[in-house]
Amino acid sequence: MPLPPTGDTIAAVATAPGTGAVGIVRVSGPAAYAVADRLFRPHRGPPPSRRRAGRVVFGSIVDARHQDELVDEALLLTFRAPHSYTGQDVVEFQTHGGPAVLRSVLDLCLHAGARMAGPGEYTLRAFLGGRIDLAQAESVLALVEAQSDGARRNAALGLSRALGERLDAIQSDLTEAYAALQAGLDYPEEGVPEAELDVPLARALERVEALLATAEAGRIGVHGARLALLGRPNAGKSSLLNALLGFERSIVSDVPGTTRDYLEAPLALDGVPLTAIDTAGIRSADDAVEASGVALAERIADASDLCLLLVDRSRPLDPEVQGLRTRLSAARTLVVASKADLPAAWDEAELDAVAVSAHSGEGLEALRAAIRRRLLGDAAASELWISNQRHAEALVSVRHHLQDARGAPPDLASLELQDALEALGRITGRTEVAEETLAAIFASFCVGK
Ligand SMILES: Nc1nc2c(ncn2[C@@H]2O[C@H](COP(=O)(O)OP(=O)(O)O)[C@@H](O)[C@H]2O)c(=O)[nH]1
Ligand SMILES: [Mg+2]
Repeated sequence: MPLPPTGDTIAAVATAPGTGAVGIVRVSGPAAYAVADRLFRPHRGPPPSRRRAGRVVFGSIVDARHQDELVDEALLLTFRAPHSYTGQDVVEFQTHGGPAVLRSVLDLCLHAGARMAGPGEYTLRAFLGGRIDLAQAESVLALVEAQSDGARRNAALGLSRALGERLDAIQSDLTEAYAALQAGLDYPEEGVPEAELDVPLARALERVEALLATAEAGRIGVHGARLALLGRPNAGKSSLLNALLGFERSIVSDVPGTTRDYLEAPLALDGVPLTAIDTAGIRSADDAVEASGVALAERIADASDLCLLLVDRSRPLDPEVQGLRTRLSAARTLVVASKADLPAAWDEAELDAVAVSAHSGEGLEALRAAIRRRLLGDAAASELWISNQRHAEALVSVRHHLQDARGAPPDLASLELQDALEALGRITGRTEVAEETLAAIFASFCVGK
């Protein structure tokens, strides 16, 4: 898949398909102003190409092939290279947002000499023109696609070059270590001083580890996690789900075994997108339907990122619950002592549980915090997550080369450092990235971005 050319002029509808108050057609390239002159008539003053850039101009979009027939009234935004998103001359038409209007405006642009843009071509031009690095380009995509506050926040950080700065710090450590090795190779009798090699190497490794440690949180924070509610019938699972959601989604009943099937509900928890799953109560199977519900609940636990195991605190602890607890992975289970508004039959500290009442709301905040801590770990507080698979893979490769470089003879160590620098550079595109990789990254963008 070859990359599209960047020297010609492209046009695309930049707003989402469908009807909207405003629609935008964006044109980028050397002929952008020629296109604007052809179809845009300012209501006052000279044609677009003879105006100062960076202004908003009110006027009409006309079809010059049909005696300047009016297509729509519009605002024109003008940018001059290199002060634009792509780094090229850019004009944007803001029209009314109907599909027929936008189709006509785009059509006029194509008639005036522009080519229809493919997915991500504007951002590709920004990257190839050196306006943004590759990680920033990917952040643009992540920002457009963000479905949760966590994902949006992280993408915005990536766009601000927060990641690039962290990588710069690693790069400068590696360059320092590399220079020390080269000096050592040139003057072998003097050896390489530890402070110049081992210290920056260890620091770089630590920085890479710190970034990689956020990858799991990045996955969950951006793509979300599955949270299963498990426990004996009547433990209060459905009530807790409703309390977390803030509305009645799940049927609550004092007849044990009401939730025979399972039910999924989206649940945003401090910006982390969760899918909460209410399950059938786990109990000794006394009929076939319940038995399959139990099996299903266990399967769901296996397929979840975190399980809330609800244990009714108002009733004596039963040994079967302990069995349930050992059956579930401790790392992925949070025990909840439910019905905390009722007199306690046991102490939640016994099971290291969070006491919660779905009825009074007591303990709900603590539970939310505990869920977040369990899912995101220490990275919960981190200001930046590695959420892009390509970045994570490159960092793993950097770590690998750094580990091999440590204690290796100088000639081998410097080869490893070269490889590490190259892998690191692939993240931002500083070192050359295969054309297919670039094409694949930009192909997932929408047209007009
Ligand atoms: N007092 C009190 N009762 C609760 C609480 N949560 C649930 N219940 C009651 O326990 C019963 C079973 O609740 P439900 O949510 O259906 O449990 P599930 O079978 O685990 O889904 C219902 O009668 C609820 O009203 C709570 O926090 N406090
Ligand atoms: Mg239920």
